[in-house]
Amino acid sequence: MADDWQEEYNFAVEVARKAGAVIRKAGESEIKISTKSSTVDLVTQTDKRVEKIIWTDLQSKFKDKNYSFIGEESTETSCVLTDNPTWIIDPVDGTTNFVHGFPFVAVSIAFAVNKELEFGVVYSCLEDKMYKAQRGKGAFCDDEQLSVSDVKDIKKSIIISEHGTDRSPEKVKKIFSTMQRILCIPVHGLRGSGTAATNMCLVASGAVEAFFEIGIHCWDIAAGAVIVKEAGGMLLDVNGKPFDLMSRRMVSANNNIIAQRIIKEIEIFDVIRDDGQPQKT
Ligand code: LIP
Repeated sequence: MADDWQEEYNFAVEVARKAGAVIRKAGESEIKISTKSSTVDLVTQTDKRVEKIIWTDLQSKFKDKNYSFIGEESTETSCVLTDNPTWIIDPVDGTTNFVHGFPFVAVSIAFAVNKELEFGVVYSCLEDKMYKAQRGKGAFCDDEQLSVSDVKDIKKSIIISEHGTDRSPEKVKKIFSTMQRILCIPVHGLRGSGTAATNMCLVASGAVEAFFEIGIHCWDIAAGAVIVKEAGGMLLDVNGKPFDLMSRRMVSANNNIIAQRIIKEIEIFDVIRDDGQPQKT
């Protein structure tokens, strides 16, 4: 029988909960802020410490396996997703929220085999909500099964997006002109939790109809992608083509009607893919 990765999944839930407890306990001293791609792309000692804890636990538990690892804080420039079973980790999704005490911070752990996502775990640690899904087995928040919204009328939707960390005027202009067009459809509202992983769990739980963003990374969305799909939702590239985990852009939605309507309004701008390859046009 093909491996169902049950042991890896169960342990991922355990490690996510442990990492979330570390984040909650991290004191002021740990929130020593550094920056990465821009002055507002923050990273703290907690991000690095939590990723090390996760990776150490995974390596120790599965020491006889040769699993690969993609982690936000251990990726310098680009990362390649191979066919090898691969952990895809964001130790603290919502770092800016964490620094400011804004209450949405998630540990995101996904597992891909042959470039297919097998399971995803998103622990919203300040809310103490464990979102999780295994391919073909449904999506859950703690013990409650999740299902996306059944709304088909965009004018009765809430849409989530984020403005990311790029503050170049031309990109900010495109981001906000897209948001303005969507808001003025009109939709019921635009929201953003500050963490892609949590935003995708809000789509999966039916609280909002769609989340899109250009500029996220594979580690932000890998786990959420499984959770959205297993809750009955769907994912596409922002140009309407198939979802591409490494492209750094995506639309996740409750159904194709909402997804296509959002895609019509998105003003696409260039981002360098996580794997450094040219974008697929
Ligand atoms: C965050 C993403 C969010 C994006 C932020 C940031 P991080 O991830 O989850 O969608 O808008 O700019 O990248 O950096 O907090 O792990």
